[in-house]
Amino acid sequence: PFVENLLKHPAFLDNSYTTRFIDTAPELFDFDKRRDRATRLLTYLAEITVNGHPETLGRPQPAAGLPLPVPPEPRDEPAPGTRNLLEAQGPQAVADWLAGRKELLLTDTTMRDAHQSLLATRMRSFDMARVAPAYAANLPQLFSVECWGGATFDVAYRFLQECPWQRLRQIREAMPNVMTQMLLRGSNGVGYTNYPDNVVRAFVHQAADSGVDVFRVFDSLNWVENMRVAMDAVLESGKVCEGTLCYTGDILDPGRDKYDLKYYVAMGKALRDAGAHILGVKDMAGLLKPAAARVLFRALKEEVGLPIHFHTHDTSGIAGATVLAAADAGVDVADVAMDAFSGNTSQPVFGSIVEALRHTERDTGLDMSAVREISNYWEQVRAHYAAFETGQQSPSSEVYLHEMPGGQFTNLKAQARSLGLEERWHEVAQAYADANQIFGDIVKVTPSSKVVGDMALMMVSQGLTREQVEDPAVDVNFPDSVIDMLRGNLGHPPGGWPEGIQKKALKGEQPLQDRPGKYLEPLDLEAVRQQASDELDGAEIDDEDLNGYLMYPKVFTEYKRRRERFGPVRTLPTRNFFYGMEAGEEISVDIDPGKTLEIRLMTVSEPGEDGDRRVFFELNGQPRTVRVADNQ
Ligand code: 3PY
Ligand code: ZN
Repeated sequence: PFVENLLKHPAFLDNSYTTRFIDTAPELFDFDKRRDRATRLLTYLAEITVNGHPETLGRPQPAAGLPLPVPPEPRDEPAPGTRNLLEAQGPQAVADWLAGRKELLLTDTTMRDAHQSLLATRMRSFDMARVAPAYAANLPQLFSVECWGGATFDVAYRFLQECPWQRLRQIREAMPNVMTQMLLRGSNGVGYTNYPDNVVRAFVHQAADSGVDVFRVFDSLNWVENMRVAMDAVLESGKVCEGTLCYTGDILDPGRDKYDLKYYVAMGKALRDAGAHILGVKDMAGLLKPAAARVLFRALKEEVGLPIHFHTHDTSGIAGATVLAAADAGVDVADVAMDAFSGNTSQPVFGSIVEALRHTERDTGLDMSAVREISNYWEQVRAHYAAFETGQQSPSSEVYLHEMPGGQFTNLKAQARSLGLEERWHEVAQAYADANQIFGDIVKVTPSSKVVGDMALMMVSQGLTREQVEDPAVDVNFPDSVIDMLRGNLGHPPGGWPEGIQKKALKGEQPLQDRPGKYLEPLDLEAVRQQASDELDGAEIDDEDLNGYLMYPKVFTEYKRRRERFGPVRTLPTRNFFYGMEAGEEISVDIDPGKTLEIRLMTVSEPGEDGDRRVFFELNGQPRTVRVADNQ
């Protein structure tokens, strides 16, 4: 290959090469890098073909012979959209433009919350990037596409073996006219714990640089004080700051007066005063009922005065009605998921909201055939993720009992399954409600929801009732996350923590009274970069890597080590990523724009005496063999 490269090199062809040619033309050695990547991918494919993917073993399989999903053709050049406005005139202009719109604007959540809520966040960049051009060209009137943040960040590194930043850049590039949107957990970044202020700031600036336009910022206890660092960073970066309140309880229920209308209006004003361009209302569990939505949104529109972006989940089955009520009450943007990824714990159904509003004052004006085509693509995609379906067949009013966020539901169910508690799911649901009361009725959203979930699983697995947990005379071994939360490390809920449980869990230790970030020393980011590099044998750590390491040091370094061994597995089609290849199958893998590997699996040998199998491939027509230990 070196000679081939040399013979084709322009400097060789036109005789302009010198004796130092080899030093000045490192691209001659590209074949080495490329061959390495190909070898690594073959190693991965051989490994998965022989031993299976640990994430899909024992789970339902997609139908045999599923074809590669085909994204819709882009119809035109992408028409100017919200992103163009943001780029030209800045975030306040976006908010002003929004406030003047008659139609209901929509955000599509399929690439973030929908698969987080239906498929345990397992959707791969491969399936997203391929359809992004169709969004840009065929649905340029979208307010935004939510495609980043929340749980997708760590799941990408941890389970999908891909870089979340690269996903963001890919989508951003393919969709230049529509704003991208991310979910940011305030001081908890995209993690489960409070980070030092300078880490939160660095992360926001990096996300803005890599392609996020709208930041939905929330706090897991609705504590605005704990959102300021993140909100300020968004404002500094010139992007849209969607300061967000999380909705819990029921404003129409006189018995739930901790979270009443006054509470939400006051929080909306506080977010406005903190600099939000748009007010986000995040109904993460889908508890806001239609009648309450009318009251809430009228009051927020009148008293806060910001444009409002409404997010809900259809766990109960009536979220569509709530979105329509919200539209009546003047909400400016609503979140929906493409039909094939909607309903149940995900967002309400995109196409039906569009149809329901047609010929009304809030007509979205969107092209239904474009919606259908994109949804049909997602339907084909979803079939590949059968292993991650929860089996949830229908909506359920039980959500009004447990109040679990849609994005947590599938994860908690998987956790319950791994503890052998799947059959006792309804007990987990009740325990979740009881745990919430033990903590004084709190907002439950990542990470506070994770703490309530940990507590619930512990109560069910150890057979503990709420009375026993609260009884000072009964010894309880609280999960670490519970102790951490009661120490004040996630901040403070309205009214503070119930004293009894706090005392019992902390055993006399004094809780934090203030903002946790105030006590966390700023990190020396260059020293952290060096540390990450040292852990990875001197590997280069760029700014995106650094921010990944800051959020999740161990998850990040493990990702990098696997990346070293298996190469760019994000480029493999989803079926091959999870299930390897069949004998005789041939796939094309685009490892770089314009660089395609043709991979054919010839056959897999029986295990030899050493227990290894030999996997025979053809790579671009050349025979290649990979040896794999059969662990089955
Ligand atoms: C997340 O933080 O990941 C959420 O989806 C919260 O609802
Ligand atoms: Zn959500």
